[in-house]
Formats: sequence, structure tokens, C-alpha cells
Amino acid sequence: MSEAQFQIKNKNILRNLDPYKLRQDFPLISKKLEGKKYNSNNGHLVYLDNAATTQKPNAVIRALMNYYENDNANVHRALYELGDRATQKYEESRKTVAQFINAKHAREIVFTRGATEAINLVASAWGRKHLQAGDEIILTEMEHHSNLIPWQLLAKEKKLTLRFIPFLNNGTLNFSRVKSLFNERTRLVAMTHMSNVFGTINPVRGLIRMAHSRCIPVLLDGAQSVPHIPVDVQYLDCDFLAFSGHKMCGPTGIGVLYGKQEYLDAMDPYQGGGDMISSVWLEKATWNEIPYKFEAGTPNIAGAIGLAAAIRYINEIGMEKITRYEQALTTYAILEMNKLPGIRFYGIAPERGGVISFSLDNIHPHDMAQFLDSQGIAVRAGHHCAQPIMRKLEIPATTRASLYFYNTFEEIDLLVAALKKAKEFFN
Ligand code: 7TS
Repeated sequence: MSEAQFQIKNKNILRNLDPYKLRQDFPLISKKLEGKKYNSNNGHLVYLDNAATTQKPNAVIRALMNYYENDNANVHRALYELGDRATQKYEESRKTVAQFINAKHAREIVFTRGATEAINLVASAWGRKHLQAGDEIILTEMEHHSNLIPWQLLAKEKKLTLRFIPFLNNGTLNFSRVKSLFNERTRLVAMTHMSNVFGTINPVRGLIRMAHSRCIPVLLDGAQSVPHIPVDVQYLDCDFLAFSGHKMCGPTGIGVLYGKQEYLDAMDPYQGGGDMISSVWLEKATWNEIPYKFEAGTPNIAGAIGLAAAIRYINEIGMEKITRYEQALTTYAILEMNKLPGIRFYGIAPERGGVISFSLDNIHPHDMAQFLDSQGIAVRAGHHCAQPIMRKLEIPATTRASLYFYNTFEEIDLLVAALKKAKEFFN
């Protein structure tokens, strides 16, 4: 796309989503901050670390406060009105999540602490029960540690083999190698939908079809995709999907495991405790139905309610508009950053989200992040919990700017101006 074409497209995009209006809903990024470093940003923090966690809109903050002020009681046990109300709100939140990802049933939604716990749940409750020595799991080389370590632990315990779909230099998966990874011992494919380092959106639907043609289930790590692109579990036909509330305007400490009913039904519990049982004797117990079988103990009731508020907020804007806006913003960012001599991008997939990993000259990413902080810009630097990617690229770290719908084109200009200053400062 030429720059002129881009500008025209851009105007149409901005007509559909006004980031300046939406920013007003987010106290942390709309308030004026004291400090010289915010001067050139009109007194605001430029928050570009959305792949780590997103800011929270008033609607979510209010939902949390409202729950504690008016509805707080434990769920699934109280025989009084307040307890009923808390239970109802908690279960309504489950329905909101189910609708958001188009799950067939609300009972296919298990609330967890986040994507990490959701993946550990599958490794523990599905993997321990169904996998045996010699079985194989296919992952990719671009997994976040959250979708790698649980399988390494299981592989060690059960003597499994892990196989990896390699990635190419441009940050896309090398599909010519995929077929050869499948064999008669393959039992699961677990892969990221969108890379938190490269921003690549993986073509998971084709891979799911390929796995299903061999009767192999697929777990998708949707931690980076669900907040940014429409994800329809029935369309994708994934068997499990894990994601976190805090990366999509929701509170921390709440996340989701979606699992097809037939899989969840056939799994053992993950943790033992209250609420996950049906009947208990001193020596034995029977399990509650799904999803409660997997929600031992008092859950994060406020978190679930806050997540539902975040989903309603996102739905009001419209996920398709969010995706389109973020794509335009990402294209603009890459075009502008690319004008800087010495810039290097890690991940240049055509299908991508707003996660931009880069380096500039020989400036160490940690120095760069600190310099950007001195300019009032928050980015992440490091291995992004994906050390195998760094090892393969033979780099210690990258600097990463990650965008959300409340980021503006002006903020990209501020980032680029700060990068120019960094070049002068370090060289
Ligand atoms: N999977 C992916 C692809 C992720 O990006 C992350 C978090 C997780 C799983 C784990 O999510 P959690 O909410 O359970 O911690 N990624 C990042 C990141 O890129 N920077 O900080 C956290």
C-alpha cells in the first residue's frame, strides 16, 4: 500500500472509531500527569505495552466497585437473596463470555486466573489422564512460556515427546514442515493464535482441520488474539481456547478456558476443594458437572463480573472496528518507524496484529525502553517470556511496542520522534 492510499483508507477508519473519545473512558491514560517527561505528550502517558496488559475503562472499574458495594456474597451456596444475586451475576458473566467467543454452551466456559492457568488446567486434567509414554504433542517455536512449560512438565512426568513447528525469518510458521511432524503417536496440537513477539496471526483454522482429519484435538492460546480480533470457537472448531481478561480491558486474576463439552466431560478435575464435588465421603468423592468440576474453591467472582463488563464495553465499540483500526495504526507505525535508518523489525508477517518488536542501531532494548520511559512512553523490552524465539534469532531481547484501540496516530508520531532522539542520545 502506498502512503497516499494509506492516508485515504485511514480517514475512513477514523470515521468508524474515535480513539480520542474512547480514551476518555480510561482514567489512567486520559488524566494529566505531573513530570517533565510527559511535557511533549501533552501531559499524558503514552502507553504502548498492551500485549502485557491493557488499561481499564470506567465501565470495568465501576462494575468491580458496584459488585463489592451492592452484590458481594459467595456463589453457588447461599440461601439468601444477596447470595442468589452474586451467583446470578457470576453465571451471567459466564454467558457473556460464551457469547463473545460463540461457544455453544455457557458450561463450556471455565473461569481461571488467566491464560496460563487455563493451559495448565488442560495439561494437568486432560494430559495426565489421556497421555502415555511415547505420545507426542505438537507445539510451535513461537510459544509464550505459558504454552511451553506446562507441556515440558507433562512431557517429563509422562515421557512424552514435544515436536515444534519452526518459524521462518519473517516470523511466520514454516508450513512445509508441518505434515512431517504428525505421526500415529501425535495426541495434541497446542499453539498460539497470535504471537506476543512477532504479532503474527497464525492461520490456525487450516491447522485445526489438518489435526482433526487425524482425530487430534487442538488447543489455541488466544491470550493475544481474543482481545484484538473476532474469535469464533465454532468457526475455528478449536477444542480448547485459553485467554486472559486483563489483556482485554478486564481485571487481572481472571481468565478463561473454553473447552468443547465432550472434552471437559472426559477430563479429571484440576484442583480439589469446595464447589467442584457432587458427593463426598471420607475416602472418596464424586465430581460436580462442568464447568464447576474445574472451579475448586471460591472463584474470582468480582473478576468474572469485571471481565463481562469489559466484553460489553468491547462489544459496544465492535470487535471488527477494533481490528480494522488497529491494523491501520500498526501499518502506520511500521511505515513511520521504517523511515529510521538502523531500524530492524522482528516479525513482518502479512497477517498480523499490533505487536511490533524491533531494535534500533546497536542500542540495547533495555536501554531503549528506559530512554522511552524518560520521554513518557511505556514499552516492554526483554525476551517477552519467549526465550526460545530469542535464542533462534540470536538476540538477547527486543523492544516491543504493542497497541490497542485507544492508541492514536499522534502517539505513534511521539514514539517515532522519541526513537529519533534515542539515536542521537546513544550514538
Ligand atoms: N500466551 C501469550 C501468547 C501471551 O502473550 C501471554 C502473556 C500469556 C500466554 C500468559 O498470559 P497470562 O495473563 O496468563 O500471564 N504475555 C505477556 C507479554 O507478552 N508481556 O507480558 C505478558
